[in-house]
Amino acid sequence: MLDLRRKTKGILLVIDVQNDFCPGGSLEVKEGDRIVEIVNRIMPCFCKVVATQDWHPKEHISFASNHSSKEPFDSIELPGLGGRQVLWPDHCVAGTSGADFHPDLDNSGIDLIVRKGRNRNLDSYSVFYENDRKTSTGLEYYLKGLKFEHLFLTGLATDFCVFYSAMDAVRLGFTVYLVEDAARGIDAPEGSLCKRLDEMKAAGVKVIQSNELNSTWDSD
Ligand code: VGL
Ligand code: ZN
Repeated sequence: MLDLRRKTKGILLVIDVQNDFCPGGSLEVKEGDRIVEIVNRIMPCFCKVVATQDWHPKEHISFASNHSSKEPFDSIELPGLGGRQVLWPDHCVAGTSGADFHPDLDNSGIDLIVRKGRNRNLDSYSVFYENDRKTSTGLEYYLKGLKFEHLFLTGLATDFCVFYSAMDAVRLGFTVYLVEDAARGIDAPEGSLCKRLDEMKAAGVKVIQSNELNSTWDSD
C-alpha cells in the first residue's frame, strides 16, 4: 500500500473531466463518467487539487469540421508540431455546456483551474505544454513555486491529455503517479491505450489504483 503519511506533498491533477468527454458528449470516452465518484472520493487526500479544461474556440484547428473533406479521427500534417494532428469532432467549445465539468464533479474541492487549447492554431494535450512543445500553460511554475514534487494524475483521456501530461511531468522532474481506475482512454485505434500505458510505465510513471491511496495522509 502506498503510504502517503510520509513527509511529501502530493497534488491531484484532474484532467478534462468535461461533459464532451463523458457518455453522451461529442468526443465521448467509454465509461468516462465512472471516474467522477472516484475523483471526488480521493480529493481529500491531497493538499492541492488542480483541474484542467480543454477550452477551444469553435474555429479550432483540431476540429475536422474546420477542414474540407476531412472526417473525425483522420489526421493531417501540421508544420512545427513534430507529428500528425488528429482531427476530432467539435468538442469543448469554450463557454458551452460540453466544456463544463461533469455535473457531479465536486468542484468545491478544486484549488486551481487551468484551461488549454485556446489558441485556434495550436492544440494542447499536455497540461504543461501546448503541442508545439514550447508554449507553457504556466502550471509548471505554480507547482514548482509551491514546491510540490508528487503528482497524481486522473481524468480523461488516458491515452491523450493524461498521457502527454504524465510524460511532460516526468521530464520536468516530478514524481508521477497515474491513478488508473480514475482515468479512462479513447483507444482509437484499438490497442493504442495499452501501448501508451506501457510507454508511461517505461518513462517512470507509477501506475496505482485509488484504493492504494491512504486517506489518512497528513499533508503537514
Ligand atoms: C483530449 C482529444 C482532443 C483529451 C482533448 O482531453 O484527452 N483528447 N482534445
Ligand atoms: Zn481538444
